[in-house]
Amino acid sequence: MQNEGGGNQLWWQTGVVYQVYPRSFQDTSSDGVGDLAGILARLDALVDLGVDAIWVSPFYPSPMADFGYDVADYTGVDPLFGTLDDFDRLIAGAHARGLKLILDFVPNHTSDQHPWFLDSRESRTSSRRDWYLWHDPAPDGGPPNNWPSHFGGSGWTFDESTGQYYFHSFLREQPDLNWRNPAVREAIYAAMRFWLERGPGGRGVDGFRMDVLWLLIKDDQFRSNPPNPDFHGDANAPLIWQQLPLYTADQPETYEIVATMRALLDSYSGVYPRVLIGEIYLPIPKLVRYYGKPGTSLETPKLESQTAQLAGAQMPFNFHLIQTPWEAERIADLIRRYEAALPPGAWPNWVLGNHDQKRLASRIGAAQARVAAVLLLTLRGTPTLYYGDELGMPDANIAPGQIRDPAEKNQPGRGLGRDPERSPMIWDGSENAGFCPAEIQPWLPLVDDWPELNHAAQLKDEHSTLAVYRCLLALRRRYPALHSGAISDVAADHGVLQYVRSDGAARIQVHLNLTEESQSVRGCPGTVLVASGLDCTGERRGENLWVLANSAVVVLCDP
Ligand code: ISL
Repeated sequence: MQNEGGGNQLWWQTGVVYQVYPRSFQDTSSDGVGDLAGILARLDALVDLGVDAIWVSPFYPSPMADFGYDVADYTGVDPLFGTLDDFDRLIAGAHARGLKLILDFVPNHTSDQHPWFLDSRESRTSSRRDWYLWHDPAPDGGPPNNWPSHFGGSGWTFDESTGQYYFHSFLREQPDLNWRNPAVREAIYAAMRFWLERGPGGRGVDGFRMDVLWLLIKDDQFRSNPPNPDFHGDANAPLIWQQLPLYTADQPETYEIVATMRALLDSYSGVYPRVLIGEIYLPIPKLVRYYGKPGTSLETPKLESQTAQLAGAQMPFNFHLIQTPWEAERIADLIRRYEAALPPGAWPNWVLGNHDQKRLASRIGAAQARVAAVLLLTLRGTPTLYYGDELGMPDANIAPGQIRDPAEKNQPGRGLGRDPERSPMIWDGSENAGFCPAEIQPWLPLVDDWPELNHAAQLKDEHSTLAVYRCLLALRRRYPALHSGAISDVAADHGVLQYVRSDGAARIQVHLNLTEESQSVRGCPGTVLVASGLDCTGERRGENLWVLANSAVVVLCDP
């Protein structure tokens, strides 16, 4: 198995990323929606938790058809979230606390209210007509081909006044940009530069999480996608399930764009290294291509010890823990396949949840969600946490009248809604859990168990899920074997997943019991860092031979 022990890693390699969904983190303006000042107000809690960087989902001016993933101005702040001054205070506050700030950037599409699109749809001869994907109707007047929208139905919308269709991978309010047009590329790169230079002293943001990076380019001949041979559902099922995305996703031209984005970030990395993260839902062999080719656009060769050779995204998001059945054998196999697929110099990363996925605690249950925390925070590679997962927050129950997500509204009853995982952060035991004032209605309902699960309550309980996260984050920071060491001996036995992390002579053994029964394991003699029962309250000696049901043991082996 290929691995990468040794020192000299950069912050985004040794650190832990925490995703903030700004609508749901902290409201300070008393409108039931979170804002930038709210994130600033809670930074100390994140420092206390022990994370290193925050990734903030979009807060740009937007009609909010897709809650900010429909951007109407790439270089501003929506009044709902505050002002550019609030942003400057947030970035200064983060940097003053040693936290990095990563922006969510949405290069694939804009809002239909973006001035670029308003200009583009004005007439067939508009100077920006070619900034989006326009096409004549098929001979029968219907859409040009079968390309789907991820949010249901055809991805083509007819524009009456100019007599052509435009393509949108998501909502009709989110027209896709034409990334084959050099003017589009330059406009997006200019917006990236704006944020890389923004803030006090011009230090700027520490990186970008690029939305749907694998969808940027579509087939230039507009060929229809072939049917998906593995689809056996009914004809009313979402179109996107019925096709193979041969001509709408993962086109080879995308790699060159990713390399250009990376080169742009590298050109700002002289003093403060920046990171390019890509949201990419692809099988592992295709995913790892987004790390890029060796060295083609490298501008700062001395900065990075390991990723210097690769010129693509430093972190193509690895979502496979979300998509793999929660069984020790399956996860051991996933870890081995992912590690083996990484090109030389690539740094791994792992994700357990985000604002588009059912909550971890609801997917695998509250007890296993704690075991999953041990997994995420002891694996080799950068972990990304989703806000609220450190509390074991489950999905919220959303009554029919409370549905906000267009993905649900467009395809009702299929369980595709993302509101449940976007419910407000639960900070304390006061009305509305400290998210917004008592007399204000939060934009989405709170999770049912907020009186017990809230942050303040868990801070007082040394056996809480929050305590497990704080302990693991502290261990990860303290032991180089965990934050930058190698991984080996990945195995599964009777539902127990095991591996060893090592740095030089230091070896840390991890045993995760993914079952409901206690299991005996062969452990190294050493110091127990996390004892069975997920007891993280102090180190003790021992050779743990039992891992309780729904539990884990982490041992620092004797030399
Ligand atoms: O089709 C999917 C996975 O194969 C979806 O998960 C989809 O690709 C994903 O939801 C894309 O997400 C991103 O872009 C969307 C936005 O609604 C999401 O919130 C964002 O994370 C459009 O910008």
